[in-house]
Amino acid sequence: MTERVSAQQDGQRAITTAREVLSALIAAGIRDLVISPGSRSAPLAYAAAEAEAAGKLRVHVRIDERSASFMALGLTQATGAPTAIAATSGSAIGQMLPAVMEANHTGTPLLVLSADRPDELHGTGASQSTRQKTLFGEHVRAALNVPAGNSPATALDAALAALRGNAQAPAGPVQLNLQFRDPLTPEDDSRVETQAWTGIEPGDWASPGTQLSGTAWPQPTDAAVRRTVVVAGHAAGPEAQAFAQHLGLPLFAEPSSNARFSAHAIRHYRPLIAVGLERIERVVLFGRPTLSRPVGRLLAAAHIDSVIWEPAPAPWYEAGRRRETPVADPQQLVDFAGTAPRGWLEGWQQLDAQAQPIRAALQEPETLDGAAVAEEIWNARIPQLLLGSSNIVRDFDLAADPSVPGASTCHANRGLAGIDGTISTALGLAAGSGQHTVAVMGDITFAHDASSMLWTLGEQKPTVDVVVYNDGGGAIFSTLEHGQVDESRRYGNSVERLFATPQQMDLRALAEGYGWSYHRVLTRAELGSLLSSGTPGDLRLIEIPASRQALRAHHLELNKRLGELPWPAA
Ligand SMILES: Cc1ncc(C[n+]2csc(CCOP(=O)(O)OP(=O)(O)O)c2C)c(N)n1
Repeated sequence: MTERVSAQQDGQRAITTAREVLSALIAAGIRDLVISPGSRSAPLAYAAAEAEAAGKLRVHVRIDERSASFMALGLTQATGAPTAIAATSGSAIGQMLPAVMEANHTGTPLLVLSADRPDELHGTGASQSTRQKTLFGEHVRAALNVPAGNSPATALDAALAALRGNAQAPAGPVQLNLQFRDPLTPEDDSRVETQAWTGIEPGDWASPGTQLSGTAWPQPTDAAVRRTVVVAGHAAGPEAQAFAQHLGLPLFAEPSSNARFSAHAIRHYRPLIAVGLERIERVVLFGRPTLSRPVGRLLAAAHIDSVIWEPAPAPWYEAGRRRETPVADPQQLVDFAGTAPRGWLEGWQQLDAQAQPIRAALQEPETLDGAAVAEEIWNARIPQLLLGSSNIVRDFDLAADPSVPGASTCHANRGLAGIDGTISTALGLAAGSGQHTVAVMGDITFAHDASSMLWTLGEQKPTVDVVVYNDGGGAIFSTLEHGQVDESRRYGNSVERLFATPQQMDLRALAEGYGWSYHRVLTRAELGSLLSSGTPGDLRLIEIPASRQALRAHHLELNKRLGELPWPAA
């Protein structure tokens, strides 16, 4: 039998705990809090209002906690410092699970401040009370609890350390459960402009991961010549490009690697891997490969030796579970790769040059297809670009031109490749960076998070364009094996109904309903000029009407034609 806990009145008042928590976070370098309305979280709301009035904290208000936590993800990715998310007890906390999972798999430090009822109310049927102290299970680096009336100091230290990560554990999400007992309001004589915050010195967030970029690549110790390729997966960073350039190697870079630039980056690498696969001897992997089966085949090929650059623990796989050998020493990495034989990089560049007109010939000149959208948006050099999951990120992977200088910082929720939370992530990126942010996504991805367009009155608006490539359903499944099942009609209309989930939303009505401006775009020129014309604080929904009809045939044809190219003669 569990012991009955009687109501208590001792210990410190809830608002005092909330103030201690927020001031410790500010001192540690956390600048942003996303908060959703609720009663149990009231002490955090009042303390946040005070800290904001004192200019120590930026407070963002979102109604839906799922949206709030994805916004926090975007804020963290834009600022580099963790973001706190606060909400009331009960199902409100459960709404945060998807963003916490994404943060877990990308090593993004998010701090969940989950308001909770005191222990004496748990298990009694008290409203909005549930067992939530370890709700996030394996998806948080630490789950800490501060019992009502207690000082949060020890739990805060542990929470900040877990958010930061260390040489063994990557940074990541943390839950700090705060049990609050009534009264939940501030003292009768306190005011929002309290002097109490003037002494709090905002700190600078420092974590082991912050100091890692900018490796200086040494010269190889011997003259080994090898046909090595560099694969830059998600979040590889510009050092992957610097490495490829240093050794004269071809670079296969996903758009959200932020390494997809220079003449070393092979634009059409994905369909071209089949052409050069047998010649490749070694692979050096940076970041996380997430986009394509050809890269999966490359990394699995029995004749290829591979290593992964891992100067710090990676959040996306468990040690010992991948084939590539982890390397943390720059000299060892350089020696493994060796230098490229004459003609190696040039061979890939020539293939790429041949691929371009073949792809262009398969494009309808007047149609704004996925690849054309990718080219236009990439060339527009958007400061913060977010690519939704599914086809659109692959369109960028195929078509984004690496020779365009200074392309935008490119984000994507590749931790779990979910189609959830994409609009809210963009809102967070924009709020955190203060820059024009463009999020590009399919219509089902848009529909999944459409309610995140709601903007509560009085909140400062960031500058965001949500571009929806609207082909009336989830098209990606037609390019996978399900497209074949569909074509065979063995399952009748099932693939269309159960996978594509066709829809005919009225995007204009949705945009107007939420107070966004609506734009329908049919040509490259219209898209380009619209993207360059925004004004700060604009929230715009840009619809590109499209068709899924010929997508499967187009994909098969392009892959066939590029896969048949011969390796260039020396
Ligand atoms: C949260 C979540 N639910 C389901 C999926 C599976 N899924 C992957 S792509 C996709 C359809 C996406 O459709 P759309 O956004 O229109 O993009 P398109 O496939 O047309 O490129 C679905 C349901 C997922 N990745 N994440």
